[in-house]
Amino acid sequence: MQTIADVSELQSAVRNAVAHVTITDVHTHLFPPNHGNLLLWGVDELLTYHYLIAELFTQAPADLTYDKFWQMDKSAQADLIWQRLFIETAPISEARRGVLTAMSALGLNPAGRDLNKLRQWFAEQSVDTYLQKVFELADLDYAVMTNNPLVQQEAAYWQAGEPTPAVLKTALRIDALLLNFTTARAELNRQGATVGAKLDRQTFAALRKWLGDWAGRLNPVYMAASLGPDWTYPANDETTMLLDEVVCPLSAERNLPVALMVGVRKAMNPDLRDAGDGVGRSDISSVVRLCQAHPKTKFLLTTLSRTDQHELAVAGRKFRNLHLFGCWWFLNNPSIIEEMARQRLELLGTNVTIQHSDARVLDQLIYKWSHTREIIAKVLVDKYTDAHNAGWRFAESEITRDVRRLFGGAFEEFLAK
Ligand code: FIX
Ligand code: ZN
Repeated sequence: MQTIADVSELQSAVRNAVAHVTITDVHTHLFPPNHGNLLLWGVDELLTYHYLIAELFTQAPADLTYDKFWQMDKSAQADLIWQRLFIETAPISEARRGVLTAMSALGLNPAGRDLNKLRQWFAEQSVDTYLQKVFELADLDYAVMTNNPLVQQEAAYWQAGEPTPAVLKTALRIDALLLNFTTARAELNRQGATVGAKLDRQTFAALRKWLGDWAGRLNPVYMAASLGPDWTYPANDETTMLLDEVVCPLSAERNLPVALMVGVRKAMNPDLRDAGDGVGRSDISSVVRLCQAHPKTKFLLTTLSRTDQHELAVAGRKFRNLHLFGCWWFLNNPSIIEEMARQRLELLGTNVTIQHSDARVLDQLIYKWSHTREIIAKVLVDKYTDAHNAGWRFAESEITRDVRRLFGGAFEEFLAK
């Protein structure tokens, strides 16, 4: 096998591999175009992304009350955010820079500062064609959605059995079940699950059937839930009972992994709605105990606090049924992506899914991935150079192989094992 002897040639090969790898986006909030207004796309949706709404209120004048903002239509909200966060103050936060990157990648001219001109271009796009264009620009093979069967509007689309583009795969989202069983009961029974008030053998069986039916309908890549920073396992609570008696048994039976995203402090500021969630430290020992208790369940894990990451990466070394993914949400910033990537490569090698986008707006795939490629290329150049200087020599095909592992290959291996 021909290997690369020259270190600068090696470094170019690494940059090239990252620039050209086709990526699997393992967690997003996208929807199929035929799910109506659930799929968000275009410049007004980009500007009213909840990250930017939070940033708007960090600097809005007192007379911009939350109610006043929420009563505005989407276009007026976008105008205000454009004016405040782009024209009047530097668009240098990650979420703001992302809008600029996406516009430029689409061949538009954000520096023209003409929001209406940008809107005009989007008005000429057809969503089905635009979806494919965005996936090509971002160079993704597919993105995993977030599909919540307990949201009636969502459930109705899936029950209608409309086709879904191959670039979108499903995930069965179960927070509502795990965290608010009592509230979920009404919808569960409306859907014919006949679930009692008590979490007993009969209810567990009914819930396993309901969840199994949805798994059959959606054919999800995994089941998923986000949990708070106060989540502990095991605990004397419904979440533990539902994990132990419903979710993990179904997972093992169907070889259907469970993705847990831990550490979101919901509604830290309820007035901000989706933008009001915050972060708290997670209990990684609970992740460890969960992996120990359910060795036949494969867990995909990401946590929201920067302070958890080293402990989580060490846990990732201990359990073959644990796979780490992404720099989630408040971690999806260049400074932290770089730090986490270095830490994970040093502890896990290529046995990690280095990033996911969490895109809520279709166009975000463009910027979230181009920003990530830049950072990961920089980190990998260092890591391959270190190994080269330690005496190893790499073939270009091996570099391509390894880079793909980090951007979806290891994820798919984990799903298949
Ligand atoms: O729970 C989740 O899937 C979170 O990613 C979202 O709730 C969150 O609003 C988000 O989109 C973060 O990027
Ligand atoms: Zn998410």
